[in-house]
Amino acid sequence: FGTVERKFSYVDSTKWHETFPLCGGAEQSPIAISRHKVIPIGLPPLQFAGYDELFQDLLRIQNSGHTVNFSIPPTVFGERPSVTGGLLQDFYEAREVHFHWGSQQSKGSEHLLNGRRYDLEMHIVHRNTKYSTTEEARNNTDGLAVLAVLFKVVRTGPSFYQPGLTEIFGSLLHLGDFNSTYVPPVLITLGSLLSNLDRGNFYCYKGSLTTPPCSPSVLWHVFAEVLPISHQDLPKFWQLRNRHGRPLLNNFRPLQSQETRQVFHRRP
Ligand code: 1SD
Ligand code: ZN
Repeated sequence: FGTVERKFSYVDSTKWHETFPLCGGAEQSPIAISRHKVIPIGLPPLQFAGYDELFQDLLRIQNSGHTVNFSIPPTVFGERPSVTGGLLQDFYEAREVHFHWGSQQSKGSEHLLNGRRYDLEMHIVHRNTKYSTTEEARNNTDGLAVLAVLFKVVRTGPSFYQPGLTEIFGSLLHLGDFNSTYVPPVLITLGSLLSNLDRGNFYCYKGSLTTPPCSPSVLWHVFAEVLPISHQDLPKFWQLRNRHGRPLLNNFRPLQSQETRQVFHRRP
């Protein structure tokens, strides 16, 4: 994500605060979202720009040792896709996409929805366009917006994917080693990663990065609809390896307490 990250491990995530003090601070993510505890509210819908435009470059997907991710290139019209609406008072430009997963089914998502942990969670990380660096964005409570999509495994072939998710899940077979990269030979749109998801139905709250330095700088928007992932594709995540050549598994942070924070629910 542009900056050099200090090393951390999911094995001792409860000790992150010793090296990264913000991880022990307030307004941390992820949290458990429960439909009985959310506040229904008439928030404006999320408004997407450039999500349906093709990127002008191919994606370079990489195994970072902590996740699989790629930076967002500009679209053919020269700007990155952006989002506003929901809890967002400004425009937020998409910068990076990555995933969190487990080591078996029913494990892997960071957020819980109605008591359930899902198999995979995708984060589309956006930066407020009024900040010019990631560093600056992380130092402000309105710096970042992450759109989160949960996935649940289904026993069918991957034929239901649109280009986008197909390219990413397919590229995992080339990304086994730490630092390896792969460029799928197809131009896609950012919107294709959301498939036919109902973009009008989401939960939102103020939280943090779920990785060190855990800056409380993220306006989280978690879609209520869960997308399918084929039982042939999910295990491809479990074959990846970290910088020590060991399996890259369970890269989800433990639940953090909601405390006095409010979680809102917008329905279409
Ligand atoms: O884990 C990511 C991290 O890689 C980076 O993208 C960061 C944004 O600066 O976001 C976290 S997360 O909170 O989206 N998991
Ligand atoms: Zn993430």
